[in-house]
Amino acid sequence: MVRTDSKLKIAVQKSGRLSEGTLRLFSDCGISLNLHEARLIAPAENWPLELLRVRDDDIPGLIMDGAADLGVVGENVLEEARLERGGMGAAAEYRLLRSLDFGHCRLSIAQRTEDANGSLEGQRIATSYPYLLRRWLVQRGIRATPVSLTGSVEVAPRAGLAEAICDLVSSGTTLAANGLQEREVIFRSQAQLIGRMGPLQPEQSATLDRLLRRLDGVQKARE
Ligand code: PRT
Ligand code: ZN
Repeated sequence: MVRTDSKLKIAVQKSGRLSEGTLRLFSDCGISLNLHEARLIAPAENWPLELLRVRDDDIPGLIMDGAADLGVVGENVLEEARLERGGMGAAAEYRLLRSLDFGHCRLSIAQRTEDANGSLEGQRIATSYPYLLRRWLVQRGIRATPVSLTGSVEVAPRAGLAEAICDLVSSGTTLAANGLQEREVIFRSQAQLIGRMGPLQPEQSATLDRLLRRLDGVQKARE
């Protein structure tokens, strides 16, 4: 039995759009997981590592605070957390280890199809990514007001809460179904493997090197 504190702790999304790609990656690396749907921790059976299965929004903080060693998370969630935490003076650093080539999407501003050629100036823009949106607005000198919503962003214009939205898009079906038209891509994202700052224990460091070598092999084979 490997001591828990010498295992690599890897924070991953418990269930959602990144879970399947994440589990496939570990499986392709030859790692067998002891996975129980209701359990937070999924230990590997043949590697000194364990997965911590959490909500994706918790992953950047777990890495930036040094509570987990590695994480798999979308760049959208990562960059939003970095901006938010940096602004509050909280730890906001991490190491970008590998781009994982799944979970691709874009964060885009969309307006009602009938307004889609009009200016954003003075508009309310509903979003779950107020920091990424505000940065983009400031860079372009556009005076618009981000309105924060954690869900159902695409219904905000119909509900009279905002004139536009800034949300993740992959196929574009959700925007079209809500009478919205994509207007500006403000951020492009995919899943990333990230690591905490600071040194790992020697055993953990050896496990990470081995994991990265396997990952590189898996990614090469997929090309
Ligand atoms: O429960 P938990 O907090 O862990 O999950 P969650 O519901 O917050 O996240 P989840 O599972 O929906 O998404 C996890 C990550 O997947 C995101 O942070 C992105 O990095 C990535 N991803 C890739 C996407 C999409 N594609 C995507 N299309 N995340 C969300 N969407 C949503 C989007 O918000 C919109 O509602 O899908 C809808 C649009 O899809 P299309 O195909 O209609 O354009
Ligand atoms: Zn989430």
